[in-house]
Amino acid sequence: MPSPTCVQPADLARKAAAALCIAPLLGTPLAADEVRFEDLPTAVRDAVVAAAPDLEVEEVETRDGGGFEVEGRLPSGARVELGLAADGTLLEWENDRDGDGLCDSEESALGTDPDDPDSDGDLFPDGFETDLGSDPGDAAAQPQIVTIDTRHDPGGAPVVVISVQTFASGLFQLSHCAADGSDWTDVGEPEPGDGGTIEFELPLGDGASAAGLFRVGVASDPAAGGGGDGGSGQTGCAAPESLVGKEIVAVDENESRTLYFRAGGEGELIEHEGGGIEIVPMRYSVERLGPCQIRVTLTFPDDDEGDEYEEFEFTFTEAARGTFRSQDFEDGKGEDPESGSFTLADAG
Ligand SMILES: [Ca+2]
Ligand SMILES: [Ca+2]
Ligand SMILES: [Ca+2]
Ligand SMILES: [Ca+2]
Repeated sequence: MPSPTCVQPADLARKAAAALCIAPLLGTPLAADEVRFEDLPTAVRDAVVAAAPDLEVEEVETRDGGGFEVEGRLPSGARVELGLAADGTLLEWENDRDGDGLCDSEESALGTDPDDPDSDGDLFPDGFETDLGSDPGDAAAQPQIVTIDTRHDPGGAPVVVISVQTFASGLFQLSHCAADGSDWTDVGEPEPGDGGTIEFELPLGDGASAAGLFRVGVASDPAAGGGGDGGSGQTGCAAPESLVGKEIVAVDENESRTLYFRAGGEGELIEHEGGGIEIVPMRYSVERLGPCQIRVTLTFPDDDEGDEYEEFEFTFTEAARGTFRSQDFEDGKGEDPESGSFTLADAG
């Protein structure tokens, strides 16, 4: 699974059960500053309905300095945040058009992409990352989503509680392995996230056990429309270690391009455009951005005016396919990025 977070609870090492069962609990208590929409003053409720008739309200909070903040989702999937005074006067309207929890203005301040809910391709949405103190612009920086505790119910066997902070487009899979880190096996089925906390409960058996490590893998949930094209369960998204001997076909709305990767960092780019084919020699380098994402930089030698280069970021949603973004650079100046889908195969 991508993006594993490994945990090794100290007192679990010797005790964990041979037979594991899980009981996911969805806990969504109301926080101190949260308000139910139904409990808002009538003038505020009316103002929200007038401002955004299609809004599906998800969260209402009291606002610093008085009034209320209302967050919700439009049928398009975009989020909006409204600030209202206690008498219903509309004070603020913020759009979050990719629905990732960060408003467009926050995204432009941070340098993340307002049209991509996961700018760095590490599967964690931009707003989820900032909420948990991670970097939404760095695929190597991923939020800590797992906490672990033991609970001792009176008269009952002790229970290990693994709490996972989730987001709505994610699938969360608990796995377990031997103490030496080998033989990872999934425990139960992947659980879809809802933005709250999932708790996996593991009763500690008293039989002989050899527990070791637990981890929670994260994948995007195809049912939530968050990437991938169906397929159930384990769609390993591992990006390959090497591209030598491979070809990638990248298709965007304008054209189809095939990249051939040879040994020694050399290859060819073949462009299919308007019925014609152009073969361009290139040099390439590969940088690993995360378990599912690589950046490939193509350099095209140009005798006249310095090198021209193009950067591709390939995000694998399955073993040999996914989505890409690419950008041309000429004289150090970036042109408009393009995006589309790609497939990876052995070069024929
Ligand atoms: Ca956003
Ligand atoms: Ca975004
Ligand atoms: Ca991310
Ligand atoms: Ca990140």
